[in-house]
Amino acid sequence: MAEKKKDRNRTVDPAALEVLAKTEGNGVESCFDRYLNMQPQCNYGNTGICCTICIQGPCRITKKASKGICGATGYTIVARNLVRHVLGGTSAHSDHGLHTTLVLKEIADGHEGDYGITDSAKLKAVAERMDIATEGRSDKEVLKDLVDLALQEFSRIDGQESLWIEKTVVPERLEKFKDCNIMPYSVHRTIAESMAQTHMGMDADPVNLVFQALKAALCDYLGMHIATDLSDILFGTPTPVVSEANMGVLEEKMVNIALHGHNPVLSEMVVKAARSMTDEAKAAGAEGIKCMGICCTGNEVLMRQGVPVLTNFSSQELAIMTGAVDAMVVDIQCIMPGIQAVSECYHTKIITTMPSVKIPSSHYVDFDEAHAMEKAQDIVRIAIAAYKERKPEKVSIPQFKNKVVAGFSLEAISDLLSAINPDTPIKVITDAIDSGELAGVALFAGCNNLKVIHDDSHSTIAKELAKNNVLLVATGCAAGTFAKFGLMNGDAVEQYAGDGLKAFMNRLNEANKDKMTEKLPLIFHMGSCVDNTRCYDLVTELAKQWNVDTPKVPFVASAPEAMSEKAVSIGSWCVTLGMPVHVGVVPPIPGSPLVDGIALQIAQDVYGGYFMWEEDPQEAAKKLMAALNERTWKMKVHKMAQEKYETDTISATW
Ligand code: NFS
Ligand code: SF4
Repeated sequence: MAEKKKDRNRTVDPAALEVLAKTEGNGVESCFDRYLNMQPQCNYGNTGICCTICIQGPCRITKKASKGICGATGYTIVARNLVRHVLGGTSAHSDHGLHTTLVLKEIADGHEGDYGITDSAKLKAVAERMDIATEGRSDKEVLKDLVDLALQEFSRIDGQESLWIEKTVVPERLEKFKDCNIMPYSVHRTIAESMAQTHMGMDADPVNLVFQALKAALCDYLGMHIATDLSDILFGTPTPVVSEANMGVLEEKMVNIALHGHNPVLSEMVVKAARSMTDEAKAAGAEGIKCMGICCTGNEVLMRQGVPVLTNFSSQELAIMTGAVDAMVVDIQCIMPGIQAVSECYHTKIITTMPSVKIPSSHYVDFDEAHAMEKAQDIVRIAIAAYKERKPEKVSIPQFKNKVVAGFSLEAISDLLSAINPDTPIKVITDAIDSGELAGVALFAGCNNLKVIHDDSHSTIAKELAKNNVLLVATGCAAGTFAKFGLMNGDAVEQYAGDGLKAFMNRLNEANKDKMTEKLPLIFHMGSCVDNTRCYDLVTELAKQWNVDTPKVPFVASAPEAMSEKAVSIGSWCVTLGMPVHVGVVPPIPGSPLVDGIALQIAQDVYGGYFMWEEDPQEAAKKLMAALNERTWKMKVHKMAQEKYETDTISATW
């Protein structure tokens, strides 16, 4: 282990390894170098027992000092820090959702600009789910009501609890949330009350704090569900697309534009602009313009536009170090400030676009939606101008890329299943699990984190689960790994799927052969991190089909390289909604055995979901399989009891 910590090559991505090898010793620094400089990392911080909430601190819990200066114990400090981590994630996701809502508000108010309603079927479906009348009304009238409701979900003070949560979970879950007093009124109210609750000298009760963390996590779910629903209305619900992934998608003779961040409001427009500006690129001596994505903006434009994936989080700077990225356009979140310094060693222009994300020395283009296309064209022009400054001696594109079949919204999956069972598509999955053909469903989500080897755990665990006949779905940078590694195409099914999974996929392929030009992939790409709600909607569908609460559904989640506060909030709502959640990097919690115990065990008694910390990918795969097997076994018992006693549902949650 000690040796590993000195090794700069903390990745198994062949493209990233090649860039690291070629740039060794040239003085350009990436997170792979900074990670080493940061060692050893502080163990108080690592385990969560460092408090900086007031400026008497930092207070650390040590053998000598069992309490902070104010008297806060380890469990208060850990729980309070946890709440604040969740709040960071909730704020990020819901601000993204609010941004999308405000773009749609302009449309509803008659100021379309360059945007419009792309998917009116989705608008109708979401409106009907939210009890908004659609009969005989125009899209704009319906949209106006939907936007008004979404805005209330962000800002309501009291009176009515969140409707978006109520309408997207099974009734048993809702009851559970009400019982535990964690149903929020709205996102903003919850963020404010949680910040107040974690101020110095406020809540010291770790259990009360953890419940508040879960309430905040439900607001994360709420904000991102709105983001996904409304993005689909605005830009279209994804359908299967074929593309490519990894740094080999860079083209030596094209203007290469990397789209990085999370918000499709900007990137959709840049893709559109780039497609119409080939002539300008040719005038600059290039063959054309190629857009490609990083992180979740990459996932968004892959899912809807088939834009290739350049790379995922940890290797964002390495993409610039190929010397072939002309502009990196960034919007919000997961943008390493380090990209600017790297870009200055090459010809690459970093273009920041949001008032809340500025990086000193970068180009700032104030992207206002009222002039979206014009601003997008400005951005593309900066990239074209940069192309002319490329330094050919610095260009070295790693020739690694793989085919990706992506675009699997829940609607798209349902459509595939309906080729087998048109009346009840979801039954195709529940039947396959009931018969033992599939062992369950697993979601891979989350980031990269250099505390573990980049991309390694994702692929190792996924292959192991595929071999054991688990149906796999993925989002975020986990999906980025799979795309780069060729696990999101039909060949991977042949190579890695167990017999049951293979038979299941073949049946789907056969039933859809007229519709699909490509074989279905080993892992279904369901989108960006906000699209984790698509995956939870799948859980809800499965639960409804089996007529059980969600903790009974054989569904697990894994975030092998969780990094961001957003990952903490997603993990927390997954647990609250009843999922076993594996995390491959231990979050700053074990400093309090009490809070750790809540996360690992007590959560299961209350919500049916729980966390598993496990760094070793083989062990993690075993634990995930055990969690699935326990659930399929219980499901069988449940079904037998149901038949024997002719009851409908067994009321105990667990
Ligand atoms: Ni999710 Fe997506 Fe990636 Fe992690 Fe960052 S891009 S929002 S937070 S690092 S998966
Ligand atoms: Fe220390 Fe208490 Fe202040 Fe935290 S709130 S820094 S434990 S005095």
